[in-house]
Amino acid sequence: MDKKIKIAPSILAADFSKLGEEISAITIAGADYVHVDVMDGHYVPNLTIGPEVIKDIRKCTKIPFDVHLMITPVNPLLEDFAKSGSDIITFHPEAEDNPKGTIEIIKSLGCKVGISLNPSTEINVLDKIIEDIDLILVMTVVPGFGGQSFMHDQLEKIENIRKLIDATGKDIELEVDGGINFETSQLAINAGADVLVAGTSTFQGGQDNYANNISKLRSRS
Ligand code: S6P
Ligand code: MG
Repeated sequence: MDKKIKIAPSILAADFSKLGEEISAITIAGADYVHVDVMDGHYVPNLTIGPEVIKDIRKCTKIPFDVHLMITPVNPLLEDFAKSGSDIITFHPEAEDNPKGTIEIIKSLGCKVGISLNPSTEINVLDKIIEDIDLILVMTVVPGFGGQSFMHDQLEKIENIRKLIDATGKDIELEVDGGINFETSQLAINAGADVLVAGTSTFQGGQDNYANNISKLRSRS
């Protein structure tokens, strides 16, 4: 039987003037994760939110916080992100000298660990670490901003990572992030994705549309 596709709305596309309300709304609308895009203006040319905001929105929902760190360095802030209520902490391997060490720190803090691959990052970066991680995040946009177009040339990478995960026999989630809409969601699902990050497509049309947007993104054609 097909695994249920999880939807992780990216709050980068939410109305930050009422962030708590937006998080409650996507929870009620059926979101599986809250995708929190953390950007530091160094690793990517944009600046978003940090542990203080995560701490405050933690009380707004019980669903997991899927925290995507687009920051460098990563290690100095891990304890703050873990203590603020992050459930999954995903980082970019280029952002630290020793990704294996960063993985160990995240796990020692009691969080699940993900590795995010930019469109330009080869999948062999997973060779030495795939046995140690819980999630692989494939970027289908160049990280830094929401609302970009899906990069179709990443579909082959998704298919190859699907094979890699299946060969391990481990329960590693394959998450796809960037430009996911009602058309590209099908492409990502067919290529082997388990979890879809969707900002623009989830939050479009206002809170009354969130449940319909999420179920359309999750459905298989
Ligand atoms: C991109 C960031 C992503 C975006 C993603 C979702 O830098 O890592 O998580 O938020 O692109 O936004 P959208 O509008 O593409 O669905
Ligand atoms: Mg993201």
